[in-house]
Amino acid sequence: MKRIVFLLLFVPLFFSGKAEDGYDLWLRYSKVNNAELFDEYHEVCSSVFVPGSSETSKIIRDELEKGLSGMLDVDINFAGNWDDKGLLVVTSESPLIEEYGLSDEVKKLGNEGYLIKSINEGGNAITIIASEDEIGSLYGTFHFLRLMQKRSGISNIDIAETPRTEHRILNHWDNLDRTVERGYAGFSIWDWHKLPRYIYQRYYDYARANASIGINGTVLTNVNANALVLTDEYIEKAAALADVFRPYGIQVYLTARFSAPIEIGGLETADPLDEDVRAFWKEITNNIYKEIPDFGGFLVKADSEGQPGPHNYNRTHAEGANMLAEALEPHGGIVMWRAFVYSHEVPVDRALQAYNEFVPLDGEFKDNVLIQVKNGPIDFQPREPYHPLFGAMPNTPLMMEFQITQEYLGHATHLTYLAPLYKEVLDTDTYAKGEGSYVSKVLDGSLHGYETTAIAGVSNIGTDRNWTGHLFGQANWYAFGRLAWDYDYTSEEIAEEWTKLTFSSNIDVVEPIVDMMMESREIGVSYRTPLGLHHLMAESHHYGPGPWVGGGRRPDWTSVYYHNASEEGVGFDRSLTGSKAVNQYPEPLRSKYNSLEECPEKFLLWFHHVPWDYKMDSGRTLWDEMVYKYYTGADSVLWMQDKWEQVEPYVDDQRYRHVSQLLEMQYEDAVWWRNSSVLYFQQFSKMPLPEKFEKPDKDLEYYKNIKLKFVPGI
Ligand code: GCW
Repeated sequence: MKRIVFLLLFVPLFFSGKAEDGYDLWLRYSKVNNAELFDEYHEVCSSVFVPGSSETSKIIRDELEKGLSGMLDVDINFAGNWDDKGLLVVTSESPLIEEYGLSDEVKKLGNEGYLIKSINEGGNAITIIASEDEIGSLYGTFHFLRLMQKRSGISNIDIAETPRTEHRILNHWDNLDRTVERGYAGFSIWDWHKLPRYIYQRYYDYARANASIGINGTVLTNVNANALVLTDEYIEKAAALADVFRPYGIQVYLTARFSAPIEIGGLETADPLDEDVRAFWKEITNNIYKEIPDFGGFLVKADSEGQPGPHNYNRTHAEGANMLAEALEPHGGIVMWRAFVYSHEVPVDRALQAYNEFVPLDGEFKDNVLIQVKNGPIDFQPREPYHPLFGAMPNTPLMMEFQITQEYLGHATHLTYLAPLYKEVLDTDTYAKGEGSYVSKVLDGSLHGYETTAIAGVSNIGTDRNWTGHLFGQANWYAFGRLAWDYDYTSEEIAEEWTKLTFSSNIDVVEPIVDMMMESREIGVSYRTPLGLHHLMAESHHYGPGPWVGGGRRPDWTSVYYHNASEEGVGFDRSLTGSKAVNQYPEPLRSKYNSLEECPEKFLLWFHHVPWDYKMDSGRTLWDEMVYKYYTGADSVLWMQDKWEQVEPYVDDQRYRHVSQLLEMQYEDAVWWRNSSVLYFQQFSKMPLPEKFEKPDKDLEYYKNIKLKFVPGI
């Protein structure tokens, strides 16, 4: 009896919906309970007409079926022909576009754009999703369904959308043995062994998820490339994936290992000016196009971190890239040549090297080459100033490389919403052509008139049931896609949208989750690398703290090289008295970053070596400020836990517990980062912790001795 009373008392407090494991991502299509909205949606979608027999039109019908029957819980009436009412999804092939007077508007949308319009025709309410090409209609369909998922009104729509960048691409750092470099969500979803004969449902689901956020390209393989993927055996496998992705508007790309002519071509050299080498690449490329007629092109990491490249033959990056570009050109493919290069031999500040290497080559690349530049000049750190190459190569299209996988931000264990990181960079004014020369304007081609434009994100996807390991990793995949489509969205808009789709549009759910997401990146910076510190992570796996890391193969793979802590102070002097990296930024940024007083505090120790007793804006000394950041950063994870607890009544138990447990781990890790960093730097500052902060209960040796084993992603 007692037990029954207990149950009766407590059951209503808990979420009563079905358990969810996150597989459905943001495409859950949960049922609409609000009666008014239900009626509105039902009315608008009373009849649905999607003409056509192509695979894409079938995908559109399936999606509407799934979405509408999920949200409205009724059978959807797919009409056999159009009788002037309900929802219509058409391309310019249909005479209906002309009939409704939309031809001119649709023509302006390009091949991926779409419009969604409510019109009234002879008393009938009609909603039209129209586009030039089918892919636009697919994107429009997802947009329309998203409005319903967000519980927005749909009776009075007037939307026209076109993407801001042409190629919106995921970079998988997936190896052929299914391990994933810097992957924390299980193994690679590409089962190369079973390809091409076995096609997982997950491949379709992957394509669908990407199409739903406008991603239109995928580089299947790691930039630390294996030449085998260019052999006939593997091309056939890649082609099977390309066949799955094509109707979703997704092109396949591969990574090209520069030494492939030697490894799989039987040549003695990979010199890009050698005729046989050039012929090899043409042949390989032709082979690929025979199997994958819409192949996107190659992504290349060359002369970087031990990868082969044109420098091995005293050739330039342009000579290397142009050789591949020439092979791709007749087929319309592109080369994405990475600027993440730094020399093994040159001992100058690593932050300088890409700029020094590439700016002199501006204008020397063929038209179908893009230079893929990481968001900052070192390497996906929790915070970096923007990469000074953006704006510095007016004659060469530059594309962005963001990292979606959280190599330096707690892997798939920590909750870190990355849109604020992406936006911080996209919204930075480079002043390259005067005020308003935002990084986003470099990328969308408008600043320098680039004809080809692109943006890439290093994927965080793996075989984990929920795709990304941490459920909130899905938000980063989502945010990347949405910003690649349109960088004008705010981080908050995207967080809100994702939360509504992933959990609920109930304000009591949306508010705490969005609050937590919006602060999470700054919190992560504070307990790891506040005030412009960088590269303080443990060696090799990059998970926990390692400010003491020194020695080893090269100084610029250590922490001590970057923080330079001594009794005098801390920070990397990149001002005119140091490495002079500030010179790579145009005015007024150069002067601003160069000046100790004017440099934004978030970049202070990136650009300056600063005495411990330096007075910060807050009035605190640098040392106190640093300690303050470390402590408030770690404490804020408790605040995040509190936010998450607020949504317990509304979230299914399985996903609730998943996030709760990870937040507990995150707090422990944040304290680990805080304590070890504070104890480490205290050796140099020799200053006490401000009184209000509790002293670490372990000593530095304890933290130095923590050696994690078998951390994924290496
Ligand atoms: O961030 C570093 C990673 C390497 C990676 C490299 C790169 C693919 O630690 O794992 O290699 O960058 O971007 O090439």
